[in-house]
Amino acid sequence: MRIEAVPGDITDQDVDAVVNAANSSLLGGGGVDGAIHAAAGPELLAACRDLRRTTLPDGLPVGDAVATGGGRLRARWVVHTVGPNARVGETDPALLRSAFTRSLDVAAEVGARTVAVPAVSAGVYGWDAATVAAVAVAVGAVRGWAGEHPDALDLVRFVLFSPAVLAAFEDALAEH
Ligand code: AR6
Repeated sequence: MRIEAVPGDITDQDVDAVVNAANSSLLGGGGVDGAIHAAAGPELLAACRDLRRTTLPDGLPVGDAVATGGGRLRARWVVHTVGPNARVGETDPALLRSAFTRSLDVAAEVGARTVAVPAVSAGVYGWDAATVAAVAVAVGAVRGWAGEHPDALDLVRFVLFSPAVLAAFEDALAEH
């Protein structure tokens, strides 16, 4: 499984699944969540509302993930995850690692082979980009997952919107 970090907008990615940094309501927001909903169109919000009505009446817990179709995105699936929100005291790295690993579990379960992943929690949720990227968090979580599921995915591509966040992920990928 290849793991890479690229600059760009996650909504443009030609991959099977795109991970969304959502909130527990699954009903949209700003940042990457707003961009994904805008690009995917109303079908995505309808799918999220269905999930809330059926399997997730209390919303998606922090650190978990769930898939919907991708609407008008090139990606066939959106995997919604909820990172911890440092602004309300959610600073446990295990929760953030879980957001990344559960996203890959769900992507593999629906049959994706290639997955684009944003810097979950590095925006509105207030985590420092270097902490999110770290070998102990995003990069470590994805590497650890790949070790446990060696043939489950072909590509995990971190797609980073800002140069500073991209640099943090490149640094983490360069470490052992
Ligand atoms: N492509 C890739 N990365 C992006 C894009 C994009 N189109 N847009 C923003 N980013 P955030 P969070 C980067 O705030 O911190 C929402 O309102 C951004 O620069 O999107 O997990 C949700 O509904 C940052 O580096 O997610 C939740 O309420 C990273 O994506 C809350 O924000 C994550 O920033 C979640 O906050």
